[in-house]
Amino acid sequence: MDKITRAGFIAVIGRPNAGKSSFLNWIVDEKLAMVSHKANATRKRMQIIAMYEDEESINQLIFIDTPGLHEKERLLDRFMLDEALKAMGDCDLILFLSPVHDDLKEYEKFLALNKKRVPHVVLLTKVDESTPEKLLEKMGQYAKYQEEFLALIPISIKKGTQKEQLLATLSKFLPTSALYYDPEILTTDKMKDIYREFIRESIFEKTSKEIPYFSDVVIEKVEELPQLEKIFAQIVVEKRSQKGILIGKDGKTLQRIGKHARTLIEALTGKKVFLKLFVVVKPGWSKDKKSLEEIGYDI
Ligand SMILES: Nc1nc2c(ncn2[C@@H]2O[C@H](COP(=O)(O)OP(=O)(O)OP(=O)(O)O)[C@@H](O)[C@H]2O)c(=O)[nH]1
Ligand SMILES: [Mg+2]
Repeated sequence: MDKITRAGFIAVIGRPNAGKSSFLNWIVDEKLAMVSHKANATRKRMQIIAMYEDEESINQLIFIDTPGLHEKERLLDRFMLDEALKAMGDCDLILFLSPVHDDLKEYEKFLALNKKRVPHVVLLTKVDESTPEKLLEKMGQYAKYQEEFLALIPISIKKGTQKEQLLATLSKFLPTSALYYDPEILTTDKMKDIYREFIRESIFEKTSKEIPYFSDVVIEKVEELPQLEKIFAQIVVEKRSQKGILIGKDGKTLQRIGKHARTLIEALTGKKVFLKLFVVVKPGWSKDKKSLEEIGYDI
């Protein structure tokens, strides 16, 4: 008997720092999306694709990583929120991720935003940071909304969660359909865009205060040689003082950012990486439509 095939788009939604990008890297066992302990890391949508097959079915789960739901006002922040809302309005299923400690207000806000009432599953994330009692209490609180969600599933990417079982559950909620993409593909994003995200992650990791939020990255050129990936990238900041901090004393901070990014890119490509970073000042880029477009945001 032929197996049925299902395929669909799953928007991964939640507040900043809920664990969305980490969850998707864990799902595909590959570091593709940038992750940070600082909030508002992801700035635009990214597709990460998982396959799940059992005795009866072949399933393609096309997850869409999105920026966190937030209420900030800069043009860049509004673009980020729009990215999440677009993904929500244009998918087959929503995964709402909420850290187990979060108040249900976050979920209620999400319900209000889900205007098309797209079916959704709630994933309670970071349950390794909780106790069984606290988890039960939280699940009890969600019970009053059980008519709203398809399922409520506690997960931890650090401890205990069975990935295959989770994929099996999510697959059942997808429509019967031919596959959209080659089953070997893990993402539809270009390598160049992933390199950019890895450099941004390194800035989040190696700098503090406002620097991560007022900087971005433009990949100028990639030269692919058989054993070597040569990458030339610009880091854009808003002010001269931020440029100074980013470069650091004797260029040390920029070196640390470059080293961190190189390690991430080398792990993904399996090639040696040469990375040249330049820092440029572009006053007001995060509030200006034209600058945001030049940097790579499709506003
Ligand atoms: N303890 C624990 N920490 C987790 C888990 N999942 C993610 N984290 C941590 O949560 C932090 C935020 O993770 P991200 O994946 O960047 O969160 P995000 O929802 O994509 O955040 P934004 O892109 O800012 O919206 C990181 O420090 C992760 O290591 C988990 O299951 N357990
Ligand atoms: Mg993210």
